[in-house]
Amino acid sequence: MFVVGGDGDGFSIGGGHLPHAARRNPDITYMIIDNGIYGLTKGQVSPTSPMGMVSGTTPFGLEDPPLDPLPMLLSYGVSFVARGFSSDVKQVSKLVQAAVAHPGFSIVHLVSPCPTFNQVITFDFMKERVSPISEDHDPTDIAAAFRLALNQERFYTGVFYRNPNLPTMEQKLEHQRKLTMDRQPRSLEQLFAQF
Ligand SMILES: Cc1ncc(C[n+]2csc(CCOP(=O)(O)OP(=O)(O)O)c2C)c(N)n1
Ligand SMILES: [Mg+2]
Repeated sequence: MFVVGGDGDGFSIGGGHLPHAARRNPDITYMIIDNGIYGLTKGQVSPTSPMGMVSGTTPFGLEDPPLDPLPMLLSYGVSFVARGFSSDVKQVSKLVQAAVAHPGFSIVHLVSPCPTFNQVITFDFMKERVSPISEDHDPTDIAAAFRLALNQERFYTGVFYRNPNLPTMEQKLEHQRKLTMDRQPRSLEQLFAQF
């Protein structure tokens, strides 16, 4: 299954669901398209809007700091975490393919500037900061993934973390189904014996 949503959907409006989806590890790829604004509703600040942003809901500038999606997703235990920048279509397509191939919950955080409502996080602003993760990064190393995610100098893109060995929600459901079936009585005598 492939799910697409915005930064408001993923980190605010539906933000309470995300850590629990991560714990269940369903075989879903979720692309969070982050433009740092509530775009559809015409420009209110979102959880990833930068401080100082002037918007319909913050006419004198936003005073709250933004959430930092990558360290959050890693803390939640999302079993595949990648980040892309919408200008680099080739890289994004590789990240999406890797995410879809991953067994379990995979998130692609896609930074995608909104030219209409966000005049702070623009394509030019992002282009100066984006760096692809170096090829020698080991994506099974969660501490290394956190270090890249917490780096404030560069805005890394690529696969930060993957753990293909966690049981998926589908595997866990099948396990529960088998346990339930094993306990089903096979005869009337077995059924009566349960009471
Ligand atoms: C629970 C709930 N609250 C509010 C809304 C109204 N609403 C629809 S889209 C939206 C903004 C979504 O922003 P984001 O997820 O960042 O997506 P974007 O439009 O920027 O792509 C809001 C507040 C809603 N649909 N559901
Ligand atoms: Mg948005």
